[in-house]
Amino acid sequence: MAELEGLEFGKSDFVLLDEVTMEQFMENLRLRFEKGRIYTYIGEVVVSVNPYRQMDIYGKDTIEAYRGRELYENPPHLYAVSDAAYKAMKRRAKDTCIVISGESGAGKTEASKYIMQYIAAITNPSQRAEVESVKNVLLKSNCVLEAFGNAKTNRNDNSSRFGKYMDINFNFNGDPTGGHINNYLLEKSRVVHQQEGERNFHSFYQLLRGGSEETLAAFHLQNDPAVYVYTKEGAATVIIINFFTVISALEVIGFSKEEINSIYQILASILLLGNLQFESDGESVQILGQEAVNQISELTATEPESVSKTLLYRTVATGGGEVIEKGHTEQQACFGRDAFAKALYERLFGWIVGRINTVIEVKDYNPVLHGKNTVIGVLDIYGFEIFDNNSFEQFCINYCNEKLQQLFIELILQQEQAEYQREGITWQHIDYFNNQIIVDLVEQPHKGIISILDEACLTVGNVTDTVCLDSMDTKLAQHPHYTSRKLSPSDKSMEFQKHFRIRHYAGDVTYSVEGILDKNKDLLFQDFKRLMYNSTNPVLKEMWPDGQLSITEVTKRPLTAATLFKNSIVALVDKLACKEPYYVRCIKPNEMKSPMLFDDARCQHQVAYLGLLENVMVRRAGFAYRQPYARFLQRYKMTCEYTWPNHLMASDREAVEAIVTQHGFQDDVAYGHTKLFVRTPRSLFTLEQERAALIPILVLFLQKVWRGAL
Ligand code: AD9
Ligand code: MG
Repeated sequence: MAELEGLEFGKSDFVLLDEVTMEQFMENLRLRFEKGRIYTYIGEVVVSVNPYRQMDIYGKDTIEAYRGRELYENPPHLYAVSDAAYKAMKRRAKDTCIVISGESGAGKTEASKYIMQYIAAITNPSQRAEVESVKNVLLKSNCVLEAFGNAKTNRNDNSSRFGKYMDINFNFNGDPTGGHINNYLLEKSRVVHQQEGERNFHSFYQLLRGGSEETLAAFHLQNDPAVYVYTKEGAATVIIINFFTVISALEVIGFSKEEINSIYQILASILLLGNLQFESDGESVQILGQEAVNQISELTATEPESVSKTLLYRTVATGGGEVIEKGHTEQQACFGRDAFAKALYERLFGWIVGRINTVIEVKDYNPVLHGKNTVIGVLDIYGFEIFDNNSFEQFCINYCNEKLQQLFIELILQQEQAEYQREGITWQHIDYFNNQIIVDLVEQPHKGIISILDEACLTVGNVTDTVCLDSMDTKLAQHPHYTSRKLSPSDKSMEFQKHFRIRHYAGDVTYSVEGILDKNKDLLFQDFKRLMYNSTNPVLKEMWPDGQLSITEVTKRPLTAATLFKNSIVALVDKLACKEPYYVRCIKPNEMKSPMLFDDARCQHQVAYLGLLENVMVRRAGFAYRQPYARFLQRYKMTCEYTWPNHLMASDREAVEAIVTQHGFQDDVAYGHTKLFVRTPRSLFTLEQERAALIPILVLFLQKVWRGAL
């Protein structure tokens, strides 16, 4: 509530705005940011603005202040929402989830870490060793996942290049017993190519810059990222990251020495692969530099001849069932090398996540003995992305954001509706933009963009990216959220025949179709998989179980990258939808990573596409505030002669009615079965002001009583 901080800090809940207009919203957001108040509520939703500086608001004292308290008892904070999710889980045995959204650099990952730290701090008061160990692994897993899944981008020095959903399991005591991490679409194209000013994943630089001379020599590496094709783009950028912190986190989690060694052998192999060049004499293709091939084969525990052969040839099954070997062209060899490097990294990342999961999975849980196993899920997934060049990855990421926005709309409205029904109050529908139409544009069977892409990928013959775009243009010409240069010839911002544009809920994004089919096919020759499966390193072999299939057994129509992603996001949404949701909506104040600057236009854009104004309206169109009768009474009884110090009425509800009537806002409320609902915040505000005015008088009065003056 605003009075906890004083009005000079603005309104701590946007539902208290006098009018819900963009101007007022922005004014309040800016004022609070400038006063160092980075969190503001919309009801139970936390709006967070990245401060870009260390704030003294996450210490032990703060944790204690929020522990077990209600949302309105303290100034807005992530801790309050974490506590609300925890309380709902503990008191009502509800599975809950905290969904953190916002664009790149808005502070999602930092928020998710503070949430986990809070939950770790308030649980296991008796310090039971097995619970402490689970907590420790959960916290350490962040460090490992960031090392392997984060990279410097032009928008964020520590950008998560994967989506993460973490379930934390609790026993009947409310102590963590384990967890599970799901990862989504690692941006593996970064392994082989980065945009100007960006870097590869942190893990490579940690190894190259942080590994001892001895370690690097064992991996056939030099300590200079500029030497390697895959890391040279970001070589000059210095970001302090400690190799040994990651190693020690891996050890704490329970990775063996051999496993850790294998991880870095794979990283080294990728770097060496990236430097391999091919040469064609017109007839056949050769690898330049046998030494690197030998080193890769040593690091991957394979035969040098097999490595060379896999890089230069592929096995093909002919129509007649015959198996033949076909030599690559130089271009195919380069494509194969990069696809292999990307797949090695992706599988490594997936394996690390899987390995962490085996350590933290709930073991020996007996629901009869231990009661219901409840869950808090924390989602930190890539935000909406609009770059200068948008490709397949942005298409997937933005589709994911459409799905989450859809869920937000459904859950926020559903929640309201459910509450009004429970309390016996009539709900009035309010209009909001339903982005289902955009979700359909992307995912609808047969007619959606993913289906059209898949069809193009699975068609035998030479379907090019532009042919695929033609097909989208034909099928989607009438769709109000789709256009392309061909469909809008006057639009000069799209290059002819190479781009299409989706009108997303967050804004228009123009996607290039160049390379889109290759990315969707995500082709990796079976020979690479077999090479890895035949490795004598058990860790590597474990990562490539599909390598045991022969070319004739390989399914002809594997699922495409877009379809796999869609399936994983649909599963994620299902998971979230059955939990009680809490939301953190992150805003990036400026592009300069500056703690001082509040860029109005940038912030306003984010407020608009996050649907925050609609959120406030929905919250207010129903009833802005609701409180159980007893709690309302406790807070405001001093403002009414019939209820102070105690009431003599038959129920708390009647006493609350007396307060409401005395202050004359009986037309502004509805009485539910257990709660009072207040429509406009103004009514509550009057009460708050009166209460604030009465407190000093009351304090004076009590002091006199204590001193015996009365
Ligand atoms: V991305 O979509 O993964 O590219 P995020 O996760 O939204 O993005 P992140 O949490 O990584 O952004 O925040 C970016 C940077 O902002 C951090 O590295 C911090 O330097 C800074 N930041 C964010 N939140 C806070 C905070 N609460 N306090 C201090 C913060 N600094
Ligand atoms: Mg992040």
